[in-house]
Amino acid sequence: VRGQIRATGGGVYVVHLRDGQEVDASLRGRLKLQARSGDQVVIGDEVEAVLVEDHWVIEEVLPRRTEIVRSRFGGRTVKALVANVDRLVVVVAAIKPKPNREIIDRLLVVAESAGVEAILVVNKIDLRRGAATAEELEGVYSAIGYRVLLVSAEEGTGADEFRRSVCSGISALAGPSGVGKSHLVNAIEPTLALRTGELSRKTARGRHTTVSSRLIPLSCGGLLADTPGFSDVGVWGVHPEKLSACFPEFRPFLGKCHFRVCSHLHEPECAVREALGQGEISAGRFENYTKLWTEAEELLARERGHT
Ligand SMILES: Nc1nc2c(ncn2[C@@H]2O[C@H](COP(=O)(O)OP(=O)(O)OP(=O)(O)O)[C@@H](O)[C@H]2O)c(=O)[nH]1
Ligand SMILES: [Mg+2]
Ligand SMILES: [Zn+2]
Repeated sequence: VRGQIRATGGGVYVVHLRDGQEVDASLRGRLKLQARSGDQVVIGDEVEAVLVEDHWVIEEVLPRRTEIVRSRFGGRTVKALVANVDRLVVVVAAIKPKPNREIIDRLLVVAESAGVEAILVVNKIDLRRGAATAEELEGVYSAIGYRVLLVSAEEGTGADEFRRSVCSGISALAGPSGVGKSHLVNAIEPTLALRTGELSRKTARGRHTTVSSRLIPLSCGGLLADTPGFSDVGVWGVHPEKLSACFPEFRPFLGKCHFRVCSHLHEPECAVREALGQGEISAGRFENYTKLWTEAEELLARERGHT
């Protein structure tokens, strides 16, 4: 039977079967071995499950459309967080905490490198002192082509638009602690009363399972990924040479540099840096590109040292 992984944790997988039933399942031997070596079955995975006597066994994982992975280049520490994600919702607050442009750009790179749509939600716009920052963020990121929503989870401003954005497919919410992610979810789904610490769930068989990641169904039809590990993001295995393509505003200039392989950091006749000089690329974005490139390069060098 076809199904979708809705929760995982402690070796138990909650599978939402095609007929709407939710069942606990375990992995078949081969998949269990793969999971141990890092190739895990995660929320969002589409699977084939079979009923063996009285328990469900996951026989196969279908190819993923997209995946958000924390990995090292070719290393064994591949760790998928969520599969088949349709969009990454990057959440920041206009103020309290003050938005960190580097975190925003890192998360956007995560989405770009996974080939997943990204939207930026700026919350807490009810706090007047954050108004200028919210507008500045909207200016910078909408110019690049990202959808930017200015919202207040507290007052409900923009909540409808946010709801409409996540009512199809799988959305993953990411952003620093305290920006209001849980409040946003509550604003669009009051009955859910998402508790951040809630990691236990009563399964169909009446057993309590500790789950570490869940896909939360919204009444409007979408699914929200609730997974730990989104707040501390590195470059997540993006190869330095692939990084520039993860900055959409760089794309028109790629391939136009003097050198075919150009880091855009110091080479002469670099089309990206020329665009920067002409104000077509924001200095803040370029600075974060530089940081991420250096980090990715160091990670790659370390990887090579190990192999
Ligand atoms: N003024 C204002 N405060 C808000 C708003 N949304 C959330 N808050 C406050 O911000 C704080 C953090 O909100 P949470 O929803 O817990 O933040 P979170 O992003 O889920 O944080 P973590 O679970 O730690 O990652 C709470 O004290 C909320 O009351 C808003 O729209 N306006
Ligand atoms: Mg929360
Ligand atoms: Zn260049």
